[in-house]
Amino acid sequence: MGLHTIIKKQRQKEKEMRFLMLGLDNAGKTTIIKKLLNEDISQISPTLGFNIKTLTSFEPYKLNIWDVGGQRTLRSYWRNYFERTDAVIWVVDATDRARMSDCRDELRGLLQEERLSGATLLVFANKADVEGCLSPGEIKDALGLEDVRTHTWKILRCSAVTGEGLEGGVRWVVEEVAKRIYMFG
Ligand code: G3D
Repeated sequence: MGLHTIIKKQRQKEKEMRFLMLGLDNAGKTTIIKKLLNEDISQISPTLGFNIKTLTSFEPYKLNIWDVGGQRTLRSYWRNYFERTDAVIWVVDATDRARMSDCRDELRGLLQEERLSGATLLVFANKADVEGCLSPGEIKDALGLEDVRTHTWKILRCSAVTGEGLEGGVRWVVEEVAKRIYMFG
């Protein structure tokens, strides 16, 4: 049995998934994770390195979510976290019109990474609670998502503050990854 097969079998037994939460700084990544974990979201400081959080509410799966800092100086470190990633949750600040092209460029670069080639992509159009923010359709166009043929993707609106859309979004990712890893294992 090769190492790859052993690792795969181990993961099937543990029903573990590994998600990477990425996006520009200030998009709301840390707030989303805290909200999913029912933690206090009133005090959040910028992610300087990374946080790993485990979500057990999507039984029987155990989700390890990596939240990696998004400041420009930290983006070159993202690649250190790509190994064995099942899904990328790309968080967009739907109110940040000025940085939408920066956001598109970073996402495009990410999708070209070979080590992420099998990963499912969920784009969260976050801060949907803010009036006048961009809609998922507008963000889809701004990011050029229709051109993405290399990954299974979906864009959904959400709000880390109200919690709207979070569980449903993660549920979609879990189902997509489960189809890939566990059903045809
Ligand atoms: P990051 O981890 O992607 O860098 P944070 O982003 O989770 O630190 O959030 C950045 C700021 O956006 C925080 O505000 C946070 O409260 C706010 N935020 C995150 N998600 C939402 C949302 O869904 N709606 C609204 N209205 N605000 C959100 P501060 O003021 O602390 O910088």
